[in-house]
Order: sequence, then structure tokens, then C-alpha cells
Amino acid sequence: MEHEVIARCRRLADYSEEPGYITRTFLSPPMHEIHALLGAWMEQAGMGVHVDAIGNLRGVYHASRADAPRLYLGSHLDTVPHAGAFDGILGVVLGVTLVEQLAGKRMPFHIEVIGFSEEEGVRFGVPFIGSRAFAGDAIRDSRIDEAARAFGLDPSRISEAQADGGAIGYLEFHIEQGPVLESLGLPLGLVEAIVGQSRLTVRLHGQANHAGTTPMPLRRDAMPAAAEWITAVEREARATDGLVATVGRINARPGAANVIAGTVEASLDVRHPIDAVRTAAVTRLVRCAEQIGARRGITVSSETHLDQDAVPMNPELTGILERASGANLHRMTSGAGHDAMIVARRMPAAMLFLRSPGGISHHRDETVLPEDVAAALASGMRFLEYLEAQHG
Ligand code: HGY
Ligand code: MN
Ligand code: MN
Repeated sequence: MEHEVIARCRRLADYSEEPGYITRTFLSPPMHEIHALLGAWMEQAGMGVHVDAIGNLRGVYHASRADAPRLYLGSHLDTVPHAGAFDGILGVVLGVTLVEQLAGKRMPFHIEVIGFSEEEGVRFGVPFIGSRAFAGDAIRDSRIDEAARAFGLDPSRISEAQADGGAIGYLEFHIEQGPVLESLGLPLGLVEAIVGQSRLTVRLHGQANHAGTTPMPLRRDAMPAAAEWITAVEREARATDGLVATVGRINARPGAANVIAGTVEASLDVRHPIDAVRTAAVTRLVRCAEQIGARRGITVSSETHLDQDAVPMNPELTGILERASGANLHRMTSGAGHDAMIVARRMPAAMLFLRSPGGISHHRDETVLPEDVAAALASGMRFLEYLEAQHG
């Protein structure tokens, strides 16, 4: 079955908005094909399938009795640009496969597998749109509503996407996306907590001008100001234990070779397990940009898109997952953000990592090992059996 899981993830990776790459952003056209194919596999597994008003794909495998509680399994369907074939989608395919492996056996709880519509925050710079609607904390703005309508959804019904009350909890399988499990020679990781993360846009405003006629001392060039700040971001992160800070996107305008950059917009992603360390670092980095700007006659502004505290996973649910997984398991913190950190606002949440060969992710070389997928399926099935004993 593990080879089928991998084959399905690679099949779904064909649906992309960019030929030759895996790029699938919030409610982009290829999401229709994802819903159709993944939804068909859900139906074959005996699930009732629908797409909710924010574009989450929802498959429900009913319990032996109607008034049973609900267990959620899931992850996200969207990707970063030029992604790999497993980030997010693997967790949804593993959930569907576990239901398939029940082969019609009913549990004393409903199982709902969810493919969240948007976790990466690529299309609108705002992450977790799907899971926040599920957690009852929907992000509403005209761009999101318009995208939902263009996809054929009705944003006025987003409140219906909320999770049922009294859920047993949420389990997310996900690739580790880092080097730890591979360095330990272990297939699976048990997530104890997910680090907090801040996402901002920093804007540096100078003066566009002619590249040939403007003497250097008379320039207010936003590009070297941004360059000085970006190296300061790296220096600050290297100097702060456990902090990671990244400028992943930069946009210079007007963007011509013979025009001095009047404006530069840069993204800033800052993460740390301890929220006070992260937020203090964000404050220092924004102030650093302002000080560089002041020296160069550049005005600096910033906009915060995400200020997400670190989230511990639920100890009880994680304990069951640990017992279900046996010894070949490493307890760890997740440096990547996940839908589980949002769902945890609403119900007990747990995560199981699969080893990332080469420690690489957000890249076409991202992959998983069949034996690790098999180990995750075995853990997942024992996890269901433990819950069956608890709720039977
Ligand atoms: O950026 C992250 O941490 C995740 O891949 N969305
Ligand atoms: Mn990702
Ligand atoms: Mn992910």
C-alpha cells in the first residue's frame, strides 16, 4: 500500500498551475482536478465527499452509530511555488488510505479526512485560510471572497466549514521537511510543539531616477538599502540561538536595469520555539530597517501578515500516537508551520512526521521512503485501534 500512497501523491503532483513545476496555490484551477481525483479515491474508500465554502475537500467515513464523536485526519492541498510532491498532500492521501484499509469496518467514531485549501500563504500572503475557517476563526477579505466565488463557491457559507464540537481530535501526517530524522536514522518523528512564526512585508521607499545621469551621492536608492538590511537579517539570526529569519521574496520597482529602484518590498519570515525571543527579534529587525533607511534617506514601513505563537501538541493524543508507533520514534519540535497549529485552537491535535531524505523540502527533490510510509500507515492503524478501544 505504501507504493500506492507514493504513486498517488506523484499523480496529484501533475495538477499544477505552472507546466514543468509543482505549483498549486489557493483555489487555483488545478484544485478542481485535485478535488475530483482525491474525492474519487475518498468515495471508493466509502466516504461521503464535499467541498466546503472555503475550498477544503472533506471526506466523511461514518461511524457505527450516528451520534458518535468525530476524529479528523488531514493536511493541506496547496503548495509553494516549485514545490515537491509530498508537502501537505501526503497527509491527506495517508488519511484516505487508512480509511481504505478499514475495508468497511466501522469505528465508534466518524473519521473525516480534510484537504485544506490553503496553508502556505502564497496567493494572498496570508497562510492557513482553510484551517482557520475550519477552526472557526475564518479570515475574511474581499480577495478571498472573490477567489471563492471565481472557484464556484459561496463565501457567505464559510461559517459552515467549522469543525463539529466535541471532536476526539485531529491527526496530521506530514513530512519532516528537515534533516533530523535522517541524521538519527529514524523513519518517524513525534511532534511535541510547532514553533511560532511571524510573517511581514517590509517596504523601503526611496526615489526612482535615471541610472545614468544621477550621481551616486544624490541617490535615494532602495535596492542597496534593502541589500544592507537583508544581510543584517541573516547576521541577527545567526547571532540568536534557535532563531531562523528569512527574506524569501524581494520585489524592486520600477524594475528596469537603467532605473534606480524607487521602492523595494521584501518578505520577512521569523521563527523561534519561544515567542518572546521571536517577537523581540522581529522588533529589532524592523527597527534595523528603519535605521538603515534613516541613514540613506529612505522611508521604511512594515505590514504584519502573521504573528502566530508556538503551539504545543495535545499530550494525551500524542501519547496514544507514541504507543501506536513503538520505539522507532523521535520526539521533536517542528520548525515548519502546519495546519495542526491552527486546528489546535479548536480540538486536541497531534502530528506524526515522516523522514525527509536529504532533509530537503519546498523543492522538487522532496521525497519519502516507501518503508517510512508503511511505518506511518502501521502507526495510524494502531492509533485508530487504540481510539476504538477507548471509545468502543
Ligand atoms: O512555511 C511553512 O512552515 C510551511 O511549509 N507552510
Ligand atoms: Mn510547506
Ligand atoms: Mn506543509
